[in-house]
Amino acid sequence: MRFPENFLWGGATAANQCEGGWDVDGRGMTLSDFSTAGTQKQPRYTTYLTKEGQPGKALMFEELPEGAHRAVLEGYDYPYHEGIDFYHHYKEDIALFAEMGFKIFRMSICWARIFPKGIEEAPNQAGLDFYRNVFEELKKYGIEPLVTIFHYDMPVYLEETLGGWSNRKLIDLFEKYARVLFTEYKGLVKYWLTFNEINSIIMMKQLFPNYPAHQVQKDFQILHNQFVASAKAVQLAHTIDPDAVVGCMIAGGPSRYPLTPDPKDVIHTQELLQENTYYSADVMVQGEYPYFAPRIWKKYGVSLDITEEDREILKNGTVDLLTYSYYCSNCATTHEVKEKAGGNLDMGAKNPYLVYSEWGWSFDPDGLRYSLNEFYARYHKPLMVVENGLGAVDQLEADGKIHDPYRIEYIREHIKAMAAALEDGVDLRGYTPWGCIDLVSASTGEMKKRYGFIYVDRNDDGSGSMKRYKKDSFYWYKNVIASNGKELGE
Ligand code: BGP
Repeated sequence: MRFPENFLWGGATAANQCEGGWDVDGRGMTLSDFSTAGTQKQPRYTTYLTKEGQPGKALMFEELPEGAHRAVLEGYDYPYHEGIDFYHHYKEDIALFAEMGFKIFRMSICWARIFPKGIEEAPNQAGLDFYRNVFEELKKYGIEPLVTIFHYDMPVYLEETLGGWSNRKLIDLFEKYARVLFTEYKGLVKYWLTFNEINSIIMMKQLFPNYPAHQVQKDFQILHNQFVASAKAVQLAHTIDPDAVVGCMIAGGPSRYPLTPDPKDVIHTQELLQENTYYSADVMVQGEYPYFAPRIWKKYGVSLDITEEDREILKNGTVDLLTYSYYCSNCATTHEVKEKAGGNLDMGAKNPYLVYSEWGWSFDPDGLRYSLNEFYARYHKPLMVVENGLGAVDQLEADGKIHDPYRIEYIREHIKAMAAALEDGVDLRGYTPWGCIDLVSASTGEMKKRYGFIYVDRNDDGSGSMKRYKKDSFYWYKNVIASNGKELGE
């Protein structure tokens, strides 16, 4: 087991899922503030008031009725409002990360803490101060921040007044926001990611059976606008701070297998990979749309507004680093299947060779090694796995212990897969397992789907002391880091 000397071991979070403090210190309202709690069976909703003042709720992809605006309503739970209250616990949490020996900590910035509506001339000082304090606290322990600028959340004003990312004005507003961050935190933050799981928007149509066809055109345009915003941010970061390292972040790796050897399944798998993964990664890493993009646009009847200037920007704003989330692999087929699998955005047929978690996500460490090789072969860029982990129900015992051998096993096998990929010759720089401290699940809004090495006493019904406890995996991971991946406790 050989990891490079300076391998960046750490953990990952996102502002909306952990910060809380939704209404303090001048923070504006964000899209996440209107997202209700759900379960595995019960979807999350966005709540609103119609122009006549009638309360209503919409599914994630649904458009609100004409004239309606998002509203926090009586009778609903909004788990993101408090999250795990990282906003008030960050010192304690960072001390725990330091105790585990973290070299890097992935977190995101809440745009509305910096620009409450997204359009202001001057940033909100209290918001800037909060993140400065967090970064300084990390630096105190020698932990590098890895900062996602946009992680599934933005000021609600931008969505409701400007129409969100389908409006090109967002590109300039994002540039202004990014400029403030790069200038303000120069010397404190070296590693940046522009958009979390940027490809997820065009995967939505596969997740919901009744996804409206007209929305697909919009989704591709949103993605294009985000590519341009990201490429501009990459250039800006390099101009402001020549030491900055800026990455893209792709949902899931090339980790999709044909379910059968039927050549039709192989071609279908290849097409899905191109559409879901390489379409986005090619633009961000190679600076132009891939040769198969027109085929995809034709398939969905999409016609995009791409200017010559956009193409120039994409060419000049390629990323330094390719990062991605890897939780599980998927199978694609053209045949009827009895059993479907769950998964992080990218579902498919159930793989008979794999076991599945309580939420239906497969356990496939080999898929991580495979995807690392596939990405590296295509791009020859440094890679980082910035999300990986097992969402599971944990039991807090009366003595304050949490025994989570299932999580240790999951992470251990994925670390072995990364070691194998390094041995294969892949240039892998770091590993930040998801939800290193328990936080609110993005897909279900639950607390009980826990990923952390640190347990947070917070329950789905809002009860709990917010006290932090070290799980067995905490001590195990600490030893993994101390031994630079050699001692995996087998
Ligand atoms: C990714 C997101 C994360 C995180 C993770 C786990 O898609 O980038 O924000 O939540 O998935 O998903 P979940 O919370 O639904 O288990």
